[in-house]
Amino acid sequence: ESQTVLITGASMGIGAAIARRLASEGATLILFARSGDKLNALAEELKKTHEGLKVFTTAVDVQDHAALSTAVKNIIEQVDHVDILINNAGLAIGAPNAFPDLKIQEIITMTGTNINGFMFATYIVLNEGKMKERGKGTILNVTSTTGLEVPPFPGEAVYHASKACQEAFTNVLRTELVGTDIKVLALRPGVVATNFHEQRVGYDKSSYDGFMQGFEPLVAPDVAEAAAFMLSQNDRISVKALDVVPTAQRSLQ
Ligand code: NJP
Repeated sequence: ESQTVLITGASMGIGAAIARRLASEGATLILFARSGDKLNALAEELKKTHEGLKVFTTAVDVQDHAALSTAVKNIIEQVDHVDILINNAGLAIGAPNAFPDLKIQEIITMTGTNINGFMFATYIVLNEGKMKERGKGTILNVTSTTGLEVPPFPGEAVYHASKACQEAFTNVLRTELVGTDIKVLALRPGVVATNFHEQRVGYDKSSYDGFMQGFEPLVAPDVAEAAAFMLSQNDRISVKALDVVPTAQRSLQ
């Protein structure tokens, strides 16, 4: 039976790679991000490659809970419910700037997306997406190794804190949903070569290279493969958390 999967942050990077991977399994896809043009281009690509695939796209900022809720309600009229949430939208802005050099708006956008938006998407899928009512489904949170006790990367105080918050939220939500068939999972990538790094305000090549420590990063399809593994388990098995890191990422050894 085809699964209906809602992916936040699906316009590029890890979210788009997960969309491509799940499209190959015939999932019905609901793709959200702020860039509607990129989402539509991805939807066209997927529909061309996979005949009969159902893909819904909405340009929405996860910080805007009212818009997120309306978007889900509209699509639910056509798909009935959401089976899987890939809670992936996220960003780091300002690195490698030290905390006091961040702009207040950068702090608001990072926490608004990585904390508020992350919780809004979960809440709205559990309620409007009927996951709570049906008592079954999967919430797969794309968190980060940086949410754990890894050596901190300077300039990432807000980002690390937001990812630690995602980890705490994931663990508590899982305990709240004991007794249902809803799995709550954390997928924690190490460094992945996506737009994530290049988009940072204050980004410069030498600090990026220093951050990368000269190793080969993962690519987004590596993380998508790990997500597919977590989602392919039967109802009895929860791969609660999975760290997927470049073998040579020294900061994680
Ligand atoms: O980053 P990128 P990744 N509302 O920049 C969207 C985590 N992670 O794929 O809105 C809605 O290529 C944005 O789309 P748009 C990371 O923390 C990564 O690497 O159109 N959507 C785009 O689709 C994040 O949680 C690394 O600009 C919003 C997507 O999010 C996840 O992986 C390491 C949005 C970001 O695509 C995906 O990041 C790690 C908003 N407010 C964890 N803001 C890594 N790359 O090394 C952004 O440990 N998006």
